[in-house]
Amino acid sequence: MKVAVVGATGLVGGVMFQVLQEHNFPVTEMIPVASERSVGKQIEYCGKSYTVVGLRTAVEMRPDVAIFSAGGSISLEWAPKFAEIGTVVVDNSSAWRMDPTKKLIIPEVNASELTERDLIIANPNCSTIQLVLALAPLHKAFGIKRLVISTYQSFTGTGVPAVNQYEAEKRGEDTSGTDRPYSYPIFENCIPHCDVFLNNDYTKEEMKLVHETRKILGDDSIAITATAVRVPVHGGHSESVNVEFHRPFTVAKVRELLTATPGIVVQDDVKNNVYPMPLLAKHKDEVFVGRIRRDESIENGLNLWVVADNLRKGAATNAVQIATYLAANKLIGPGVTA
Ligand code: 11C
Repeated sequence: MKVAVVGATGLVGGVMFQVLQEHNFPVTEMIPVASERSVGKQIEYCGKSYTVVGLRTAVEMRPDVAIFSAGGSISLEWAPKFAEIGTVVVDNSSAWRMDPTKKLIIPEVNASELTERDLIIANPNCSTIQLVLALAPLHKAFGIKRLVISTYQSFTGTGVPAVNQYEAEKRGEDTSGTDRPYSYPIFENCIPHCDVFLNNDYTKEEMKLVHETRKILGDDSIAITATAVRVPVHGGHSESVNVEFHRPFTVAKVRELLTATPGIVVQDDVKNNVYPMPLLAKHKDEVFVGRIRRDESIENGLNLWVVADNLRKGAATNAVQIATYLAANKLIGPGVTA
């Protein structure tokens, strides 16, 4: 499989190479792709050195699959150019997620929707992936009526500049007046502001949780409200999730369903202080769920705490799992024509 990684020098790009290698993705040729200023740099993959190329060159190299993590505008412009020549694009940006002609895929939930006609496939937002992986089996069993979500999101979700801002502030440097990604210090702070504010005074990140969740679960009737907060944490995103179901449930059944869901690890033993934390989730591919308890303030209410490494299951791992599904089902690879 000829694999292009677009955004090869970014934070997610770096993790993408690690995950492709760890998952033994059948790579015959790696094509690292980045902006003009990184062209010519060397990237190590599986003990071999590859030269970073630009997007035009990458299209000419006709990869079987191109995994994009280079931002929405690059995806909007370039994903169709790859798709035109038959390369299947797995896109990590928000560019195509809500396009009704594109599928929004969490492999454990809805990979079976994919066909050979899907040449641009959207990877959901990191905070949506961990949320919906945990909710999908519960929605099927009890029907979700309403969700209230509060997120505690790692600064790594904003990429290399945010890591640099955090590190500088941790060293005691004053980052005000610099070209920092957050308007306020992130070190020793919580910023209730992820991505840009929209006309309804919610952030784009909060509305991604609303729209993407409904699209993946295929149910626009679910009432959803969210508050997304940036926290000075490296290892992953955490979410407090309050669920109201249409139908009665038992906590034991919720635990049983979550335990049986591929990709989920239940960490829930409060007597021994066992619950998910980003410190434990860092570098892991799974989504961790704990603090499973009834919301005693309403009928059919449940509270959950959901944690995952946002660069792994929230981005690279999910994308590699999509590519793996495509390869296993012969939807990409030599001889496949769209
Ligand atoms: C964050 N979720 O943590 C973002 C990062 O829509 O793909 C990824 C943004 C996106 O801020």
